[in-house]
Amino acid sequence: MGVRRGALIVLEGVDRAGKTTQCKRLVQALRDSGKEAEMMRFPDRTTMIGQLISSYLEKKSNLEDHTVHLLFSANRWEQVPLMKKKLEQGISLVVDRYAFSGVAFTSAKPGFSLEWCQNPDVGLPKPDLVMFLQVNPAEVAGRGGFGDERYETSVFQRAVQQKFEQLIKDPSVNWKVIDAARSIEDVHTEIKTLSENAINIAENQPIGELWK
Ligand code: Z5A
Repeated sequence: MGVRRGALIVLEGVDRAGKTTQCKRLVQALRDSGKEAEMMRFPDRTTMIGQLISSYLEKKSNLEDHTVHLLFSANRWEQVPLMKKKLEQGISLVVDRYAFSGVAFTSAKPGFSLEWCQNPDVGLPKPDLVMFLQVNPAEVAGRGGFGDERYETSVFQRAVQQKFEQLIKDPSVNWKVIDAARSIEDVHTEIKTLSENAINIAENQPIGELWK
């Protein structure tokens, strides 16, 4: 019998929802229970495309809005061969932001439709599970202020949140909304259970194609 594939698990949410914290906890917990798991994050700032994006986010350079959207998408596509290889080797990938952030952030800008924003990411490996860490801005105020990067303002983050709410209605994606205002441990427990279920289901299924 061949190797059972790993699951593609994505965490999404607005600024300071706890995505990175929970991705790290989840990878550790899966490994502790004997499963192979690795973390990835988007944007991946280590590649040449990622460096262009990083400079833009840090406001060291300006990029036209369509251009930067396509760069974020290209930054995912350049990792697809590696992602597929790892999934096929039985490694589950826990991903901090994915195409949903791409669509939510650009479509929160004036003049961008959801559909236009989705197009470049159509056909990416489809996540087996997307967990949206739901918090409201007042609840995360105690987690520190906004950083200095582009997009880190409360007005823009509210617009992004509304776009996520639209995306979550899409039944073609396995969304789970998580109350992320609870303690790190409580949030982790729920995420771990959902992820273990997704891993068990994914191992007998082919990798899907997003939004196709
Ligand atoms: N972007 C885009 O435009 N297009 C795209 O295609 C993609 C991204 C993929 C990248 O930011 C920016 O690029 C992002 C979207 C845009 N812009 N914004 N905003 P990034 O991914 O490099 O960084 P980030 O996503 O902004 O990180 P974050 O959102 O600020 O943080 P987080 O990962 O959600 O949270 P955290 O680092 O795990 O936790 C934040 C703090 O809260 C930390 O001190 C924790 O210890 C604390 N924390 C976490 N959980 C809890 C709980 N449950 N209780 C109390 N305290 C907690």
